[in-house]
Amino acid sequence: MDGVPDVEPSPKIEPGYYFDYHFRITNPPGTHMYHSHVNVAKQDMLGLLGGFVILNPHEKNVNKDYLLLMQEWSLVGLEKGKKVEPGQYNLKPFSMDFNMFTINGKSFPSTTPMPVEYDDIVRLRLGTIQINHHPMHIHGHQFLVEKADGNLIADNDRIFKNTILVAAGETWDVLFKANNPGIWPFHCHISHHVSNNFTDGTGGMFTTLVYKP
Ligand SMILES: [Cu+2]
Repeated sequence: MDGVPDVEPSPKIEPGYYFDYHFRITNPPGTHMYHSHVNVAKQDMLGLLGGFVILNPHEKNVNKDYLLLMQEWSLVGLEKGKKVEPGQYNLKPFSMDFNMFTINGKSFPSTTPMPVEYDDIVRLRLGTIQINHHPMHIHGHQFLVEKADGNLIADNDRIFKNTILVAAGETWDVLFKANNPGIWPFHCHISHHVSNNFTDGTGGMFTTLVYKP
């Protein structure tokens, strides 16, 4: 049950039908992703993907745990540099000309802020699975790189960073201590990716870490 009917016996799921996958989790706790393996180029670019998190039921020392999936979109009918009006837009799945960029399906300022409290240990689970790679950057903190593609990195091998490149198909889990109160950006460092349709102002793959007073 690998979900790749072109090369193995999983069935294609026709429109209006469903199929229950059954499988045993053999991986250790960590962050993974799922996505369509039928007409991948079209279905993935239309958004048929998501995060798949294997939790550790015994974990006690992490106070906040956030999953952030980055996606890019090519919306039809937007003139570059023009404000995006609310509405419904068609998507062009085979275009490389992306004009909207999202974290968990939303562009700043509609992205969801991440609340933290002083002294929290915070985990961010970062993933992307389409065309672009996203160097994700935190302000006001350094993070320890804890897991790569769901695999635990040994304590001695962990490195501190404040930007980590999340390539297509990768997940990275990072940990940091909330020890610097304020409101801090967390964003992709590719400049076009923090714009909405190439308009002025902050948009796209940008959210905030917000300390509770
Ligand atoms: Cu990016």
